[in-house]
Amino acid sequence: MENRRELLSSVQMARFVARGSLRLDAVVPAEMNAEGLAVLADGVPSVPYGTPLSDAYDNGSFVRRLLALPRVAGALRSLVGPEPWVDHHFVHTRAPHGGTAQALHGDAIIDVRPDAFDVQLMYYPQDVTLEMGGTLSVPGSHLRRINESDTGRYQNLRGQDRLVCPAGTVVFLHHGIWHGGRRNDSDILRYMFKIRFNPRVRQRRLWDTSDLHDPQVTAELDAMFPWYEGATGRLERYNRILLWRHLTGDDDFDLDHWVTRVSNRPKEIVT
Ligand SMILES: O=C(O)CCC(=O)C(=O)O
Repeated sequence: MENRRELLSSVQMARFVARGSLRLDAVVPAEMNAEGLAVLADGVPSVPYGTPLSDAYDNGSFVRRLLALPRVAGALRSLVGPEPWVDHHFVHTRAPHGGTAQALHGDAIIDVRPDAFDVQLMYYPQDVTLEMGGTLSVPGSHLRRINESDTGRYQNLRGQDRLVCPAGTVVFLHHGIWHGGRRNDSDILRYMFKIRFNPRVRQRRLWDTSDLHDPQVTAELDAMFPWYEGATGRLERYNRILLWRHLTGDDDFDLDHWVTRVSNRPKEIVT
């Protein structure tokens, strides 16, 4: 029997397209988090690049059960579809009083795919306080393509999100988002388990589209973030329109006619 999963709504997908992230607070139950901490402390054996999800983790294993939780499974399915490839996974730690923050970065070289994206799942088995060096991410940065640590010189950006969360929180990030682990000023070793997934199907209408025409979808896609300059903020929204068109198959979707205007190339010749 197939596991139950709770797909994302169109409003949630639109928010992901605008922000580049989706956060599910305390979605993993407490008993699993206690187990998860021990599993991460022992290390999770690596999985070869490109292993289909159903072959990657043993039946009954902690990671398999984590990914089968209905909201986690539903979000993953909505974002990358069935049976994604596991690209890699890693147990990230920030040492107590670890001294430095990680430079702000994207996890790859410039990735110019306009019509597909990978997601990175990040699982936090402990409560993460501000002092513990939660992952920092910059909302709405994922479509401003950078090469790895190009952004490393930026220490803080207005509207940045320093993750503070309850135990059992799972965050999904678009592969392009600018992020980095912060300095851990606490006495506690901070864990985070990351898995990167590659889609194997076209990412089109994989979520629950019953609310596709809810006005909140457009409102989400139109969101500005505090670090945007006025003009380039418009470019970010332009890029979101292109991505939303790919994800929905709706080639007429627009915000204030920006893409319509720029793609207008009449074929008719006046004789
Ligand atoms: O430890 C963290 O919070 C983030 C680590 C990370 O994203 C990375 O090393 O790419």
